[in-house]
Amino acid sequence: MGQNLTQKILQAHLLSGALEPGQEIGIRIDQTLTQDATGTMAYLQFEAMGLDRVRNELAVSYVDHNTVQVGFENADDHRYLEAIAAKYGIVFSKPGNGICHQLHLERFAVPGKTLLGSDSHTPTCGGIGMLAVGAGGLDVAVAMGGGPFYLSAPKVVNIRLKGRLKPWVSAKDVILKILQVFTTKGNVGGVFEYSGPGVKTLTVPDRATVTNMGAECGVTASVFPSDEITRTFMEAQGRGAHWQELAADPDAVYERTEEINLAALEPLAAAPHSPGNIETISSLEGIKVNQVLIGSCTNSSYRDLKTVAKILEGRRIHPDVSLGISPGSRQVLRMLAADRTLSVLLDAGARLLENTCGWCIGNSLSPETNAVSLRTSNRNFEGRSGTASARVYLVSPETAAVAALFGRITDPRVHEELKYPKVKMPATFDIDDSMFLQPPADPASVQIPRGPNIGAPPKNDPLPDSLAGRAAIKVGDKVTTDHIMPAGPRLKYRSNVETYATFVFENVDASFAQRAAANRDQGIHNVIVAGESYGQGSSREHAALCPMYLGVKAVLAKSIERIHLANLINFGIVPLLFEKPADYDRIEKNDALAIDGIRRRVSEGQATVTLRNETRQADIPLKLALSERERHILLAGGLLNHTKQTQSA
Ligand code: MIC
Ligand code: SF4
Repeated sequence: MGQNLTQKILQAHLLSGALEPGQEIGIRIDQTLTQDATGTMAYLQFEAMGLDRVRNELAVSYVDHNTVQVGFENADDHRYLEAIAAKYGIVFSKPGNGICHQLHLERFAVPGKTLLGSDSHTPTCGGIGMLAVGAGGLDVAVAMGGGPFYLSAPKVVNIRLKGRLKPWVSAKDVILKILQVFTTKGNVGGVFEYSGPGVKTLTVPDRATVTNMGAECGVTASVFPSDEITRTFMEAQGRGAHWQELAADPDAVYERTEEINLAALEPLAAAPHSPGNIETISSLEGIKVNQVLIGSCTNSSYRDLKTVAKILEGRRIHPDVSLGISPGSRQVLRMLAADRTLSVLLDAGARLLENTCGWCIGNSLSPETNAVSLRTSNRNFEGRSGTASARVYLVSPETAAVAALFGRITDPRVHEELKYPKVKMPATFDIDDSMFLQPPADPASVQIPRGPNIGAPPKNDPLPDSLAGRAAIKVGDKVTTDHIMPAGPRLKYRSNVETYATFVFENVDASFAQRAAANRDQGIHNVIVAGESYGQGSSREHAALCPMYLGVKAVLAKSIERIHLANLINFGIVPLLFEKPADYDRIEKNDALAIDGIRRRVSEGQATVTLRNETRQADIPLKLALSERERHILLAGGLLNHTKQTQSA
């Protein structure tokens, strides 16, 4: 029986377990990436592991999220990250170099290798034929130390592309269509693998747009074959020597196959407030637009921004629109400057923003009250833009540019006066790696500066014998890690858990952190009660680490997303799933909850436990689906404790 591409890469990296969907496997990680917002904590944890050097093939530390630098905190983090990179053998990408996923695709991604990154959009590099996975910072720290990364052997879904995209329809519309078909729920444990004759009609940056937003479907990774198009891209990046051809066997077997006819697609949008809320642009015709932002790790390549410039060339944007453009990398920015594309954008009335994440994470460019904001990024969760009342639509660069011209959402295809620009991929990219700092061969003299905002990672106690606590909060479906642990202006506290923890669920229930801390101080265990797809979105482990600090011991949910589930376990919080989803209705906020002998039950590997709701005199069965490794981590009170125990044993 033939293998699919995902199986081939996994097989070549398999350290433990069998490739049977749902089984826990351990794989070798070739490359790692971190970014500053998750990286500082990841490296603090790496330091706590006591190793003297990273042990994987390539580790890169990017600074791209917190470059606004209001106050000293971000700059202190950057200095810390730079020194850590030098000390432990990590390549350091300086602030101003670009967004981690765009840069990694340009300069480091290699077909057939594995990449683990402390950012949920790490699967972007699947566009070049890598198996690229997002994870919490602690898992990435372990991989940097040469340890295996554990995941469920995936169910591989074949997305067969046929046909060719029509004018005004681009890669963003492909992934928005896939989000419509697969939605943002129910895909945990899957990998999307692309195949079919349509693949060769997409450039590597197009493919990367598609793999980037697979994260919004909740799959572990998305992967394209590596073909001649990949080779041409890598050669144009001066990296042709690292190319290899990769494809599924002709008789490969998949869990499911879904066919997408590229020629039948039309411009689409993800409407407020979920990337899965897909509408056609024609059905949104006429909605007045206040802000248009083009960039982010989804759509900020040279091809994307050149296309936008060609649409805007010789025209002025609508007077009521604020148009912001942030290139994905310094390479993109320098190329736009060199061929005067930048002037075209500026002449049209665009605001040029730094080539970083910036507005995408809500740390700048928040729109006005009740604004409609069109963005080429990947997440439009309520409030993520920094303006609670804003309505954010996710669209392609083409649709965004045309909306900026007309001041409203409009189907580009109906405007005969606009010619669809065909942008060719450059024969060579402008290569200047001077903002990547290579670590010195002899790091003995490197001192690690720690600003006053950088605190040690908090410690946790082993799992208690019994759970005796309270439902500290009850939330609904699709609660994202942005809801749990807001970013934007709070981002600067990522390396200071004590302060950052005061903002847990800030925009959902402002008094949560205070209540939870008071419970913790009285020895009452906090429990979070949630609906479906709890922990969607980002990989930020702070969404588990800060609740741990506030004394959260368990999460009861209808379902939990992959990265967040791993993060909960890594920080000693027991994930429990309702056996009967309707039992969610039998718990209310502040109910007294107990699980007798939880420690023993976890230790014995019991698959079901009974929760006693003492307030409502109800017994509720819960599933405890854990591997043996996960059980040991929970018993120890988290992965750091567990690692220390096994090291000293
Ligand atoms: C995001 O897009 O939400 C982020 C910010 O890149 C996060 C990482 C973080 O919270 O630092 C992610 O996607 O993992
Ligand atoms: Fe940065 Fe936005 Fe991409 Fe996250 S989604 S890595 S914040 S550009």
